[in-house]
Formats: sequence, C-alpha cells, structure tokens
Amino acid sequence: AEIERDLARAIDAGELFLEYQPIVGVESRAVRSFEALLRWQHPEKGRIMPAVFIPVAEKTGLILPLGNWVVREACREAANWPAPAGVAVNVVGDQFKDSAFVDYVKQCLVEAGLAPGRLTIEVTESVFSVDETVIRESLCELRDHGVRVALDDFGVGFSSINNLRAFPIDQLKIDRSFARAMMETRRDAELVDIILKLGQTFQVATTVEGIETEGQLEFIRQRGASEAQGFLISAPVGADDVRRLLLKTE
Ligand code: G
Ligand code: G
Ligand code: MN
Ligand code: NA
Repeated sequence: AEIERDLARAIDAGELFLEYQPIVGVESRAVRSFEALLRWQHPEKGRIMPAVFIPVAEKTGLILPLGNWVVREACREAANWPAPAGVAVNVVGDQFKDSAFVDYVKQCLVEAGLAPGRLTIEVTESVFSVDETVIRESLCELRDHGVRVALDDFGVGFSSINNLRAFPIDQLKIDRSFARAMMETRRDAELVDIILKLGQTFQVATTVEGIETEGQLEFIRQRGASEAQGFLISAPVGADDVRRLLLKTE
C-alpha cells in the first residue's frame, strides 16, 4: 500500500528515469538500438527495480500514466541520438486497452521529432491474452505508421507459432534464459536453432538477450541470429552514456 501511494507521486516528483541497454548487430557489433528500462529512485528506499514496481503498477492501473511517461521520455531522449539509432520500449497489455494509446504514441513521435521507424514497441506474448482483436488492431495501426513491433521473452511462457502468423511482428527477442542454457544442453542449443529458423521463416529479426560471454555471441553468430543484447556488450546505462556507446562502435 505504501509503495502504491509513493508510486502515484513518483512521476510528478521526478523520481522516475530510464536506463538504456544497447542492442548490437551480431556480425558488425555496431549498436543499432537501445532498450529503455524504467528505474525508480525512491527518496528513502533508494533505487527500486521494475520487477518490484511494475506488477504493482499493473494491479493499480498506475501502469497507464507510468507507461505513457516511458513512451514520451524514450522518444524525447532518442530524438537526440544520431540516426538511425533506435529505442525500444516495453509495453504491457493493459496499455492497449486504453483506446487513446496508439494516438498517444504517434503524438509523442511528432512532439519529439523522432522518425517512427526508430521506435520499437516490445510486447511479451501475454498481451495476446488481453483481447486479440484490440491487440491486433493496435499493433497493425502502429506498424502501418512505421513503428516496429518486437516479441519479447520469446521461448518461455505463452510461446506459440501461431502468434507469429496472426500478429504483425518485426523482431523476436529470445529470452535470456536460453543464452546460458544453449551452452549447457544439446536440447536447448537445438531449441535456439529452431527459434532462429522460425525467425528466418517469418522474415523477422532475431535478437538473443542475456549474452554474457564471447562464446555465447559466437554460438548465435554461427546460427544466424541478427542481434545480441547482454552484459557482454553493456549493462543498461544512463542517458548520458548512450552517446559514448554509439561513438565507440561507429
Ligand atoms: O533491467 P531490468 O531489471 O530493468 O528489467 C526487468 C524487467 O522489467 C524486464 O522484464 C523489463 O521488460 C521490465 N521493464 C523495464 N522497464 C519497463 C517499462 O518501462 N515498462 C514495462 N512494462 N516493463 C518494463
Ligand atoms: O525486457 P527484459 O525482460 O528483457 O529486460 C531486460 C532485463 O534483463 C533487465 O533486467 C536487464 O538488466 C537484464 N539483463 C540484461 N542483460 C543481461 C545479461 O546479460 N544477463 C542477465 N542475467 N540479465 C541481463
Ligand atoms: Mn524487453
Ligand atoms: Na526480454
């Protein structure tokens, strides 16, 4: 209850900020985009991570103002980066229930002066349990506008090949649990292989998350993954360090 009350004020109090984790091309190792990750600097409790407060925000409906703030801030900050560097924002199902959400996203792009193709909306497959029609229409409208759509945490939870057929998807993000597992068991290595082939079949980019070692990066390179994200490349960084990371790999 305390965390709810504090979270309700956190936006206006300026306690929220974004960190950015780079996503690189597997072959080039050049930074292509950054995933925006929400952080809360609580005045007494210190830094609180999204795994703690996003579930609270979803339960209380605060996810709507919070999620809108994230989209706006990410577009605003990404507009300062050299093109074509992109930004990816995590969006949950409830945000699509708000019929104004898609227009809000478009408005943020215009206000920031960010080309729609530089924004990716990341959804996990749990969004498809909201209302298929609403989700499909929202994603189609965003995509028609030029915004990219990524399926996050792919391979765990609700994974279904049918989602790739039924929804407009540009990118598969393979859950970070696979990065470790694929090096340990043959079964998991083959699963990663299958998911990468699935990506090729549907002509979507494939990003492997949680890449922590050169061995893992080489493993996915040989199997044709297009992008990598993880501590090997960089942990999430503050907005001030984004430019440095872009220059480093240019
Ligand atoms: O680094 P990390 O602890 O930030 O992220 C933990 C989880 O929180 C990830 O699954 C990530 O998708 C989620 N997350 C981070 N930022 C946001 C956000 O702005 N909105 C939503 N809905 N989830 C987020
Ligand atoms: O949206 P998503 O669930 O993918 O959020 C990314 C989360 O993964 C964040 O909590 C981020 O800090 C974490 N993360 C990013 N790279 C790595 C990594 O290489 N290893 C591990 N264990 N976690 C990572
Ligand atoms: Mn994500
Ligand atoms: Na993920």
